[in-house]
Amino acid sequence: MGKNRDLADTKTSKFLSYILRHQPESIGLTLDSEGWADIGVLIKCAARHGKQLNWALIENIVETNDKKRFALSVDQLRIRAVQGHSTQRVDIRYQEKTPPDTLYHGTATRFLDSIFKQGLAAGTRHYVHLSADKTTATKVGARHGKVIILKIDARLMNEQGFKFHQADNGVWLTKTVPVKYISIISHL
Ligand code: HQG
Repeated sequence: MGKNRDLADTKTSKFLSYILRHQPESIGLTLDSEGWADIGVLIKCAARHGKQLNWALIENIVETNDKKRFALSVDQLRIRAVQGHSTQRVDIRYQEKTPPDTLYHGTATRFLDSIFKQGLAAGTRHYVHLSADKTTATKVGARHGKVIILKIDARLMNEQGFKFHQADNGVWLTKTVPVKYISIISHL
């Protein structure tokens, strides 16, 4: 039962990530510019597209999600993804925050040539995602292939005018990382 429940939660979490970060219109849902969706409307739109959700399920996923990917509004009536968006409808006004001296980015070795030519780019997402610790960076990179960890001189970047933000789940965000701030720290 525990295992089936975990599997079902993972599927629902993936569905919510897809809808709340990337394609809300695929179920006829509208997000506001801060990424919020009305939960009642979300449940109705999802049902119309064959995905059964309910309040308890959604609240449970927000609470138990391994990476704290989602948040509820103070009145508990709305939900949003805290980072990772690609939909142009959303433009969360993250506060600026001074980063730690060093941040990490896990990627796959096959991207290195391009990264060392162009720097780290956000691609389809709104930001480059960085981690404060190497363990997280390793997990992020492993999703793409043979992992390599890049060290980012966040202090120097920040001193030189690049803005940093931190999502509610701890992920660090910045628009781009030019090559001169990137070094390789390990071959795994
Ligand atoms: C790479 C997950 C070629 C970049 C994670 C990465 C994260 C370049 C890939 C969040 C490049 C993009 C984001 C360049 C960057 N040339 N490749 N110039 N610049 N890349 O998935 O950072 O589980 O969009 O290194 O935990 O891997 O979804 O970004 O390998 O927080 O909640 O292009 O997604 O969170 O891949 O992961 P992604 P990411 P969730």
